Amino acid sequence: MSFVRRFVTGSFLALSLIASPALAETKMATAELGTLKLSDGWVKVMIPGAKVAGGYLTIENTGTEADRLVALKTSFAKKNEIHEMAMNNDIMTMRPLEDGLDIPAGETVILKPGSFHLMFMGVTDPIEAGEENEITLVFDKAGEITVSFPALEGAMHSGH
Ligand SMILES: [Cu+2]
Repeated sequence: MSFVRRFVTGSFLALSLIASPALAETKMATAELGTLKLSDGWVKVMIPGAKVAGGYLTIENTGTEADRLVALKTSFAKKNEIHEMAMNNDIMTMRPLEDGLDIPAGETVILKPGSFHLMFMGVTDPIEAGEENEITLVFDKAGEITVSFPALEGAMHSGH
């Protein structure tokens, strides 16, 4: 009886692992800053010779007041910006969000390829697979936090 139960539990676990995104377990551990919950952070491994890189994460605001991601700091790039991508005359373009990225109260904002992203330009230390990259996120109200973003291939995504 106990063997049967263990077997059933085991195959259920295997199925749920297959169903979940392959990268989920290797992304950044969850971090909290005030009412903000940061998760699923990663930076994309750079193509040799490239000078720009993109970073992604999920920001959940569990509070009752809106906040705003206003700046980034890194030691591996000369310029760090918060970008958005949008369709412009059928062409995918990106632009810096000069006023930062709004994180509304009670909402979750997902930075992902093809959408909002962290943009690193003039990268002086190329992002390589398996590396951890320290990035400081600066929020208008919550203040700042430095988190470690693992470098992942993300080959299935277009853009940077
Ligand atoms: Cu960009």
